[in-house]
Amino acid sequence: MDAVQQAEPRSQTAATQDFEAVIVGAGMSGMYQLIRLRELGMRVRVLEAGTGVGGTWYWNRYPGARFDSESYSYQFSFSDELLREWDWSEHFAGQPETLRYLNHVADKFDLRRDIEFKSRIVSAHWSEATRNWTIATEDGRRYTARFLLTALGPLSAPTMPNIPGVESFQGESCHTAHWPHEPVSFEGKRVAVIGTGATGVQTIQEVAKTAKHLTVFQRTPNWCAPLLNARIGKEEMERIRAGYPEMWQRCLETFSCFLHTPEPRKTFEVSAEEREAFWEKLYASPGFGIWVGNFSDILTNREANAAISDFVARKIRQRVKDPKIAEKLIPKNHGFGTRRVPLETKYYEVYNQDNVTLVDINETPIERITPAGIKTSDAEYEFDMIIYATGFDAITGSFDRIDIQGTDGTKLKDRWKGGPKTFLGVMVDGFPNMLMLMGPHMALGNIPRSIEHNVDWVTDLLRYAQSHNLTRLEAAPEAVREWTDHVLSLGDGLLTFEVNSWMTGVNSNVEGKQVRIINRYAGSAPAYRARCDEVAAKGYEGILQA
Ligand code: NA7
Repeated sequence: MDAVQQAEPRSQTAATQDFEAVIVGAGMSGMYQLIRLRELGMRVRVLEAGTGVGGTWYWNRYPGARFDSESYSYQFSFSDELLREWDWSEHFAGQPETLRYLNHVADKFDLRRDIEFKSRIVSAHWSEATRNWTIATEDGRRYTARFLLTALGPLSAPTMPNIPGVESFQGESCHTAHWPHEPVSFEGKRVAVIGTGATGVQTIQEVAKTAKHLTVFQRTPNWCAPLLNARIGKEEMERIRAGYPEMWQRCLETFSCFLHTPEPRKTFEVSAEEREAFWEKLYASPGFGIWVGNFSDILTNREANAAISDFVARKIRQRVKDPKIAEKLIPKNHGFGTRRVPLETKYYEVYNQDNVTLVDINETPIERITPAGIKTSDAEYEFDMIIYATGFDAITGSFDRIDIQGTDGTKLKDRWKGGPKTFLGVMVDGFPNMLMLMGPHMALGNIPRSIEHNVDWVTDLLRYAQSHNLTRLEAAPEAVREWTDHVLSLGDGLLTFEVNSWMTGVNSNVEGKQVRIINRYAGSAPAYRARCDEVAAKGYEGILQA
């Protein structure tokens, strides 16, 4: 189907194709931006590395991949018709359903005719003389565009572990973000999973159901909490649909656009009994409530953070039969919620199964991957399959992988050494007419809510450029300085920024990414939107216009 409907790429020898805007990426941001730019009557082309739409939900097909946000709060909200016709089957939908949904959106809005698939971008260079970008794909196609819109995704540059011998393994192996499109069976197989982040946790609990034996190689345990997913029947779906207007309003008002928002009280403002009862209730409630709907100080007050960490540690000890394994599964180097909380379905109980072994690689480090399996400091394991749930070069990684050059050939990668610098997370001085969707310095809460705001704001800016005959938009250096300083100041005092994780830009497998940085906006979504509105109301103050 895609092959028939998608935009026709020209042959490699064909002349450079020119568009008013090129959008890089056909995930949720790119799809929605395409819809909006068509409304401006712009000639737009979307260039997408995959063979289909969906971005994150296209690539991450690993077993057990699913939403940790409520399905209905995560979907697009811009079309009433779409909202009326799409039913969710579960409160937290699995990846296949989400990808079906995004394909439905692509069909409904006839998006594929403007998308070229199998088009991985390797470079984008600005030309001051022509006021446009020249964009090249890895197979040599070239495009020019007045506006370059990056819809790359904050978690789209997968990283393999820097363990020697990865290439030598003779069995099946795969990074979770490159999972095959065909079904993969674990039956009768000895399977290894390396990595215990949100992805590893979802994978492990699924693989453990059928593998002959599963061995989990854990470097850092994470604080996981119950997802408590459930199916949605027809009547319940209608009830949920009837509540959409209130739900969208709530998402607009909460701190990070989730249905959950911090409890205004502080941890020690209530009695010990009340605190315990509140936490019991959160632990027994579906979704991110225990993380983002908890007492307002759990991520700023060390004692409060220690108290909630102790509560969750007790839960882990109750659920894991072997006390030694339970201790290995309890994080010791960071408190609850300071890293992304993986949501789980009987994850801890997996370690009570006879077919599952946990290897703490701090005690017995992995020395190498061998043709037959994995060699640690004290044993050699044989596997039929190794699954790498080793994460992403997050937030700036997908930009770093493209040679982006602005005025005077300045490379974005160099400009962002030591951390990204942006205006509103959307623009960078020295890179005119480059507009970032969900780029660095954006809030990462319920992402589609931020995407819709981000895309609408960028669309309004381009409408303004059209009506004022502007062909060059560039963030003023002082506006970038001011916004970047603001983003950095919002990180002050947050325990999250004291911990190594993708949320602080640390990736042990990528050279130069061992130092923590502040790469995302930690303020509230309403405050972010207010600042964007203010900039627009003042005629896009902070943006040099020509
Ligand atoms: P994460 O959360 O970055 O997790 C990656 C995991 O892989 C984590 O447990 C890492 O341990 C582990 N890892 C990475 N490199 C190695 C090496 N070299 N050796 C051993 N273990 C390693 O990525 P996810 O894909 O799980 O989740 C990303 C986000 O996607 C998630 O938060 C959701 O928002 C969606 P470490 O913790 O670094 O010690």
